[in-house]
Amino acid sequence: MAERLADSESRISSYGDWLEVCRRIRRELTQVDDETPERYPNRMIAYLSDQLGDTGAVAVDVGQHMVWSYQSFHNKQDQKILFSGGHGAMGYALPAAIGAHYATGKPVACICGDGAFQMNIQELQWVKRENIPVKIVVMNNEALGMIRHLQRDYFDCVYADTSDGSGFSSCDFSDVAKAYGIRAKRIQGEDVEKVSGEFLGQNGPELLEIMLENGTYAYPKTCLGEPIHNQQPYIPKQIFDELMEI
Ligand SMILES: Cc1ncc(C[n+]2csc(CCOP(=O)(O)OP(=O)(O)O)c2C)c(N)n1
Repeated sequence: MAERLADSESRISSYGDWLEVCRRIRRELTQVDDETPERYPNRMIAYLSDQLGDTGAVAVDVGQHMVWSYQSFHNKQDQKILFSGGHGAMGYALPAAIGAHYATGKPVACICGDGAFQMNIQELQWVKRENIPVKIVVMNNEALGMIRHLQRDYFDCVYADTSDGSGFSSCDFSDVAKAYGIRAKRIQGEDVEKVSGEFLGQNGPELLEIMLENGTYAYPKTCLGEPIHNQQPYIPKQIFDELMEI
């Protein structure tokens, strides 16, 4: 590798140089990410990954919450993260978490959006009846957030069938879970850091519903007509030019 780099005309002439370039890109882009206020759900996921540290597997559904999770969930050694991958089937996470419990014999977690969770919500009955220790986190932005984001950017903010009041609605998931006899709590997003062992760390199933703003976004994001290395939110032009010159 180092020889190949040294042979090329690039200013990167050694493996050490290459690593330094990678570190610099990570540093600059992480700073931009950290300064993007719309990425507040990523910070929640990072916090929750510690609270869910004892689970054997975390199944994640499909939508913005999936992007936030694979960007910011810090999984522990031997803790499996399950995604439906390219298949992208909403409704995947709760059944996957149940299966993961049988496979690992450990408590498991599941992270869902309010749209995806409604696809297989009836599985709460199985969870309750079999007393499966699944820690369910529903990130409720009262919207099909991922599609809503596309509608904002490419369809002149015509939020057809994706938001409350325009063809989509959800419910109080903590009430639904309680109706099934499952311990549940609904909190506002700003209170997420108050969640600790006394919730999500108990025996048996639990559901935590986190209320988010209706307009949530997953960043960074590729944009139609733009090269893949120039994503929103755009980084300062000077940094972009410098990184492209390396
Ligand atoms: C079964 C199925 N129907 C539709 C889609 C298209 N789709 C992808 S993400 C998404 C919205 C997901 O909404 P939600 O679960 O509330 O998650 P959020 O994006 O708000 O985090 C939709 C409709 C899909 N992936 N799977």
